[in-house]
Amino acid sequence: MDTFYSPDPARERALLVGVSSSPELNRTTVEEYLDELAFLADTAGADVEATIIQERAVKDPAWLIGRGKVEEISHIVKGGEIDLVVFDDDLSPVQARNLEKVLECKVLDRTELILQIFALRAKSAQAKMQVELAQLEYLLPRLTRMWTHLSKQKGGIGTKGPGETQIETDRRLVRKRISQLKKKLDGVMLQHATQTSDRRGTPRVALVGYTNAGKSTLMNRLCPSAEAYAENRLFATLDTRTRRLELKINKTVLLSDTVGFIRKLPHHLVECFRSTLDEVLQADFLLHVIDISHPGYEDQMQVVRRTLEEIGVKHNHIIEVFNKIDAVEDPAVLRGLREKYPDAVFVSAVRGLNVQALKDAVSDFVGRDYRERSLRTHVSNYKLIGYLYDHAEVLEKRYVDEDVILRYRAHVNSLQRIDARVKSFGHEEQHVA
Ligand SMILES: Nc1nc2c(ncn2[C@@H]2O[C@H](COP(=O)(O)OP(=O)(O)OP(=O)(O)O)[C@@H](O)[C@H]2O)c(=O)[nH]1
Ligand SMILES: [Mg+2]
Repeated sequence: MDTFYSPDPARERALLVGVSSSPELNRTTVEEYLDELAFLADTAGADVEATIIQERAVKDPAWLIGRGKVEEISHIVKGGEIDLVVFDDDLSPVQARNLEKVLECKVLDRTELILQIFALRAKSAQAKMQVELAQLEYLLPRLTRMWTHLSKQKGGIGTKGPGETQIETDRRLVRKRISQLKKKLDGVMLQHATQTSDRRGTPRVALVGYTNAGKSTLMNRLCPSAEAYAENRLFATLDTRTRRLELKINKTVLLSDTVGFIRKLPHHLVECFRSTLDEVLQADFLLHVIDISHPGYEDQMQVVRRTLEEIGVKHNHIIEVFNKIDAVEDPAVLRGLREKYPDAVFVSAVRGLNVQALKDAVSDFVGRDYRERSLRTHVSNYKLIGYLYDHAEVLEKRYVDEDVILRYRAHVNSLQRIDARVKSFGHEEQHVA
């Protein structure tokens, strides 16, 4: 196909297809979904030339859409304008094979597109392995289709990616590679567990949220040394990054930036990114970053909540952070939101608005998990006294005869170790109400 008409020959030209099955999924919602699909396609390196919505209550098992619509799409594709057709709905291996045969161009579904972006964006060895695993697991039941699919094309979306070097081999080899990758990733998990046990004691906070909500920008704002990569693209971040965030003396938390979520995040990916998402599970609490300038932000909040549930996160440990307040023009909208979500913190990560309020909210939240203790010991016990000054926040020091009475405060995560240390000096700590 000639590329003469394409403004950038390196980019492919895509046609997007959505299915509206009213009343559950009305046309406006499908249009919103297609906007997001267009953003995904753009991130993957394609320009969207056209979108088509089919209104249809029942999905066709052989084609997903109606035969007439397939003809309409085929006509456009053969008109020479389109390199690939992307469906917002998942295609079964049979549907994908049938469509590819008739349309004679690449056919992808949303899951494949997301996998593709993850493959393009993965930088660390761990992320690369996780993506490869997800791609191979997706590929396995579709191996026959991909064989023909790949032999016809060179380069572009849907062809790159680590999994595909394996396609010319057979299922047995793919399975072998899957088990190799799983073993390697288990090793990474173990290493990770050892590393994080060193950080025991310091409360851990993870930034979570829909992709492009501004998590990495907020991370950079809170911890300027983080230098996290932030961009107006979906899935800019695939690796977790952890930095210390100093709130007050003796109140430090470890803040982690994590991979973003999206509607219909492929199950394979969630499974394969377990070790990255482990940061979210291990966190003492979460900052859920929400882009309130996005028209579908409430839907996005629901998607994030559901995904968190899916990975097993408890609900009462979340602070909602409404980001991009600078991009909301109508002050009445902001006022309404503040009333509706009185516990949320409203910030602009880019402009640095209200960041101190967020730090205070984190500080208060962490403060809930601090406990007070008191200890009476001989003044010569300077080792123990020094230990408490290093590991807890000493609130008060009083002298009685030759003893010193210390009232101190520490996070529950560190208390076990502090209590054990106090006991090892032959003392019993006293709990302060
Ligand atoms: N107007 C405005 N834009 C923002 C704000 N915070 C972030 N952005 C922009 O939103 C885009 C996405 O920001 P990121 O920080 O990469 O978002 P993320 O949540 O880390 O995204 P992923 O890593 O892809 O999941 C970038 O273009 C940022 O400049 C904000 O407060 N206001
Ligand atoms: Mg990010």
